[in-house]
Amino acid sequence: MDCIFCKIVKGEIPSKKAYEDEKILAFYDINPQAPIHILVIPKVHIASVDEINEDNSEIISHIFKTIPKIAKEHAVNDKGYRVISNCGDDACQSVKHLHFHILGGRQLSESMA
Ligand code: DGP
Repeated sequence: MDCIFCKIVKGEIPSKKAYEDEKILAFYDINPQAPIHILVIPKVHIASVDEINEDNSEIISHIFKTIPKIAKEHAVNDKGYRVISNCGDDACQSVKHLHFHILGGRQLSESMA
């Protein structure tokens, strides 16, 4: 499968890691939209939020338990941060491997779109 994020998981494409354990990887976005812009991904290939189900929901729970730890390590927990996952073409999902953006380090726009 020709998936950029699977290649990052395998180390075939370099990334600047922010967090890693046996199930998930977090790395700095190549095109940061905020001073802190980290992507959190499952190591297994899940295409998008739309593919979350009973069989893989444990890893999603793990991601959301880990996001506050990553936010704290990057000192955005006090002032706040945004977690976004674009799903599908209308949402402009450009990489078809589930990822959660953590954005923080400045006042973010009130607009979601
Ligand atoms: P989205 O538009 O929600 O699918 O976001 C995909 C993000 O992935 C986008 O902000 C740029 C980032 N990205 C794409 N390719 C790479 C890469 O090779 N390395 C890193 N670090 N980020 C990437």
